[in-house]
Amino acid sequence: MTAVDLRSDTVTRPTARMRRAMAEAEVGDDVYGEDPTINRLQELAAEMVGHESALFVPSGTMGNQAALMTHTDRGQEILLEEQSHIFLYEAGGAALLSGCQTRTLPGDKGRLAPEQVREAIRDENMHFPRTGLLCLENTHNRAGGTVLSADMTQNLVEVAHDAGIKVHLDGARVFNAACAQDVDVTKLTAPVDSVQFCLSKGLAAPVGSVIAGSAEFIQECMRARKVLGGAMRQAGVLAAAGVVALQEMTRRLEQDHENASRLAQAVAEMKPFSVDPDDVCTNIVAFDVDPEWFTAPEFLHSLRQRNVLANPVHQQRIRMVTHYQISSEDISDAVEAMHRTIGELK
Ligand code: TLP
Repeated sequence: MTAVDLRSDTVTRPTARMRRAMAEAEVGDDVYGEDPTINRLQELAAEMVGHESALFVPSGTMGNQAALMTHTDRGQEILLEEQSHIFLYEAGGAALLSGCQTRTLPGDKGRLAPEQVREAIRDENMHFPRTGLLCLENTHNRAGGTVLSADMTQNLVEVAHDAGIKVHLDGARVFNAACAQDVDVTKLTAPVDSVQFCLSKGLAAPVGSVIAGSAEFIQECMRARKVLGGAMRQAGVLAAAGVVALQEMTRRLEQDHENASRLAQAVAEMKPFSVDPDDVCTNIVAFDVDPEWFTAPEFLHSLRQRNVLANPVHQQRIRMVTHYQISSEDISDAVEAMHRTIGELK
């Protein structure tokens, strides 16, 4: 029996059409700009997110870090939400690679308020670091897949731009955000100066992310990608799956959201757990575990014996992520396994 793997949407495997496109992909040396499949992916991606140019990179982390390197100067300060992926899960890259300090602001379910950002932007004073960049995240992973609306994005961008500060969007799951709000993704991506989004999460491609922005910005990002060792050669075999991901996989994310919502409703009724199902609007279900019952790792260790996999966020919090390889029956199986595991550990 294959496991119900709710650890992440990163575990998705490529579709049959992706594998065919990969096998048949026309390729060339991309460092010379001669891989027709990568060029096609980049053109399609730029158009879809409403920017002039785009660049294929091996991972979301590299996409974010290359953007940070390109936007900032050493010694600057980057404004981020305190639970953001760039701050928490990118191994200190902002300090290591861009020489910047990070300044985190507490968000409401991952969302920053424009006034918070306005207040955090530094005045010119030789004692202060200069504010170099504002980063947003949509959907917000750690907050449980919460979304930023087009209006919120626009308002935050306006505050930053009024102060001459650029905005980068970690849009690893921005197509989930667009789908959940039933808006064209450009409403969420066009207002920012740069966006990174992942092909290898809910869109199910095996490898890769895209950075999009102005032609000049992307030209500079190519340098950053080179420094990071991410300039690839005949990677059209990978980009081919990305093209299929963008053409065929963005609209089906709704199914993942429905599955997540059903899972959240079931979890909300389980005594040891707490989650507000109304907060679950994309493919991530994050919930707290009552310490009187057990810890998240204890529960997940037992759940694994029943072939259901998930990750702890910390000792008393669990994250479950729905995706292309999770069916509605898998959700029913996972819920049943959770009930049994609770019964067993009680
Ligand atoms: N997130 C992964 C882990 O790193 C936590 C996951 O399983 O969710 N931005 C956001 C918002 C992300 O969630 C991730 C990956 C990334 C960037 C980085 O993408 P990759 O893994 O391609 O470097």
